[in-house]
Amino acid sequence: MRFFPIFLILILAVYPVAAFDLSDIFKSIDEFIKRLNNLFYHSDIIENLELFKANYEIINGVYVEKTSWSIISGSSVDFGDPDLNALAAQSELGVIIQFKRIPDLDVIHRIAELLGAEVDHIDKGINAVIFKLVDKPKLKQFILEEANQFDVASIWLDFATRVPERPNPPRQPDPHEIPECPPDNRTNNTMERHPGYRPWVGNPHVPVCVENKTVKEVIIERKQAENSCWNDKLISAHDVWLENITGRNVVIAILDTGVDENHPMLKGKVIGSISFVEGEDPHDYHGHGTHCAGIAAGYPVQINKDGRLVWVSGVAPNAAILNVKVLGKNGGGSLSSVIKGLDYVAQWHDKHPDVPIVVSMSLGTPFGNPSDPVCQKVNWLVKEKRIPVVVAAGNEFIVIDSPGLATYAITVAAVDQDGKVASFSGKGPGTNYEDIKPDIAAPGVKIPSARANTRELIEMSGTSMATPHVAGVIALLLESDLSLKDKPERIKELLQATAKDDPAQPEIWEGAGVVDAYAAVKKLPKRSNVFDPLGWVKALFGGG
Ligand SMILES: [Ca+2]
Ligand SMILES: [Ca+2]
Repeated sequence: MRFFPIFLILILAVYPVAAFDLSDIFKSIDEFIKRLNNLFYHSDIIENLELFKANYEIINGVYVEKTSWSIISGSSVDFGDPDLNALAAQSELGVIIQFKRIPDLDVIHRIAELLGAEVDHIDKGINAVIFKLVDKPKLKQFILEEANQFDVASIWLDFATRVPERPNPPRQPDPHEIPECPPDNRTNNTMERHPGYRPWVGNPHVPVCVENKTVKEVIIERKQAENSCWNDKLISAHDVWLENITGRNVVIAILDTGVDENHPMLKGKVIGSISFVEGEDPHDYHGHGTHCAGIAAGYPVQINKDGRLVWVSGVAPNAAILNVKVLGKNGGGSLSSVIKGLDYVAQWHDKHPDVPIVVSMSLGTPFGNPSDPVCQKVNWLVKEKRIPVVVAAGNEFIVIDSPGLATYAITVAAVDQDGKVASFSGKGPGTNYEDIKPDIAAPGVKIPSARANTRELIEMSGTSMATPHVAGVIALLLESDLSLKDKPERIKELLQATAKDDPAQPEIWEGAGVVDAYAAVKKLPKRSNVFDPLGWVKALFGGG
């Protein structure tokens, strides 16, 4: 082996530099790091992969998710998780029953009777029926004795899912009282407030029509784009705005804690709101959803950041927002609320097939797997309804949350100002090295955006903040080339192919790299309505 380095030098000496495909070398470095991680850093994940495979108990021919079965059969005492312990203590449960094919309505009602339950939601997309207030002993008996007569494929309890951040204290909309946010110990979130920002005043608002509703359009001036905040610059969104592409006529569905429609960054751009949280209207009483909506599509505002005036803007400042509330004021929701929210997006899309729409979902749970009902619903929305779905990788440091594990989701890691993956950002591979998660990275450390129920901005950190950046970039792409509508796989491919790959950071941390809006737009066929000086000259002087 001693001669090996000499052999390498000889090759270098003989071949011109251009003949080397550097990407191959980087690829093998990435492969090497992956293998290293496989051996050391991720040894615990590899064990988890075995857990994924063994995620179900087969009881009476029916797949029952393991933790669900422990709770239903009453065999476990402490799950080491307050949400699961609370679920185990309940006498009545929510349950998601998936069938080989969806039964007739009378059969569904017979099952509801057997379970002593109410039918909550029938989901034809994933052949599932969600029952609520299911009597626990009756459910146990149903699984042991009756389920196999009804073509049941699998059974899941309706687990909790939530924003990946630790919750802020619940907040009521009160303009006089501005509570302090506590630091988030897990993400080192500083929650820096920006009380004295200057709202966008420069250009006249132009009315634009989305889904028969008028939203205001802003024009981004060069000076504004050049002084935009670091996060929009890191993904080169500001360069795309200068091409007159700002996400107009595109809808971004925010599945989150609701949206504060009155915040100056968002006023006039929420074209629809719905709540799937019992007892709560679609307003944001938590703050997470409003912050995410501002990152995806907020109007530009100017703030004093670190002694410098910068413009904070949504990535697609002229996109419209569809507010689909699936998480409550405590930041929590359930698998069923997320499934219902995703089903609503599908129905909305069926009603407005010509309006391009993208889903941004900054939520998840570590208690899921790629075959759980929410991952299935995400995959269904992408594959069957042709809608791109962007999901947070989660803030669990070493694992990817569900539904970030969904194969067809665009799963997003969080990077800081230097493009380095944040320690908290969920690391892959996900479930296997064939389909590595996360898929892409975006800014997610100390991102300023709208603070709900105030006229302020606030900095927050998390893969939650990274996710709407990617949704915003997709809105820019959809405006730039409408033929990308109904092509979610093509969009994902394009984003990954043009992302800025850092060879020092493996794919299992940053996916294909940091999303690059300008590079992605440049790869598309040239738009005909982009300002073309030569065309102008020709038009004016009749040149050929
Ligand atoms: Ca992937
Ligand atoms: Ca890399």
